[in-house]
Amino acid sequence: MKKSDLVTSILKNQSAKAAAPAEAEAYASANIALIKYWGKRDQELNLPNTSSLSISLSVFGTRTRVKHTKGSDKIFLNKKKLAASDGFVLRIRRFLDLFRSKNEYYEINTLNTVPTAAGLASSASGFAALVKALNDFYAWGLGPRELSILARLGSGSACRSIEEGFVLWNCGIRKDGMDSFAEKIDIRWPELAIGVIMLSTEKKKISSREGMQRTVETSVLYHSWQQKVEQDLARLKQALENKDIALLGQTAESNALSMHATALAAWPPVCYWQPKSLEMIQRVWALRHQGLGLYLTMDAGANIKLLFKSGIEKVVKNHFPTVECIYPFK
Ligand code: 2P0
Repeated sequence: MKKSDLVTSILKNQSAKAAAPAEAEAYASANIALIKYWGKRDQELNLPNTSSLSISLSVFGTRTRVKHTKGSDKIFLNKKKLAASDGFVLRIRRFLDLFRSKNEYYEINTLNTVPTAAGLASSASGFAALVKALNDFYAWGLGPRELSILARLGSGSACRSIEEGFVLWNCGIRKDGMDSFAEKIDIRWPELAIGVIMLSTEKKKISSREGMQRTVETSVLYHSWQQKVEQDLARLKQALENKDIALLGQTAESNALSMHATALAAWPPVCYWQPKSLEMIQRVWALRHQGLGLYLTMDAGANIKLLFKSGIEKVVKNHFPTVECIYPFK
């Protein structure tokens, strides 16, 4: 099935519920997966092989404004107009093609508080904010489920950025992906902290799309990874219900390291780590050995995200002076 067919079927019953405004603006937070999405059953529709579970990053995200313009699309990123040949522009324009009529052009203003392409999933908050803004711009009146599906067509993990807090993306089994969307988990955990340690803001050499595809096709560990995700999801849900930081931390850390191990076993190997990443990992392990309730996760990049409860923030900052702490529920 093509993206455009799915968009047509989602929008076919949406007559404008209100007068469409001249411009619309929306915000979406970035998200970090505690149980990772790594591998697709459908490349076109970004349908995953396994479910995943994330936490949103509140102030780290994307604000996007949409309005009409004449002649051609104009795309601004952090107030700078991007060249028509820019990779980001091409990706956004291809996505907008799903929604535009003939001779309809957009001016898109995107403000990121997430460093672009540094493994902090700016594409997730970017496509989620764009879809939310388009929903207002055209007065579609779509709910979170449909918005999640549309955002997924831009980037898989974007479907988890429509909602805030803990979010579960059910992989679904349908070919058209109408059962593959993200839903909010109704649990708040105000003491939970995420510490972002930026080690590199460089664009990664292997995109997530390419890295996960290569892993699915060539890693002998991929089958085991899928089984592990099932077990980890059950464990993580239990950790959330009991607000058990040790269980959350162990499950998320082990899931992330398994994802990286599975990717390393691909050929050519897919490695996102830098020497500094390993240094930080070992520092976390040493502190935990001393009894600190500190855990980590990593995405498709060199950066480290720490997981801990608010009570140890001072100690964490002493050991990781550059850490930026985020409380998703405060
Ligand atoms: C995640 N990542 O669950 C995993 C963990 C990276 C590591 O989702 O091809 O940019 O656009 O669907 O969403 C990054 O993948 O990939 C990602 P596409 P996406 O957060």
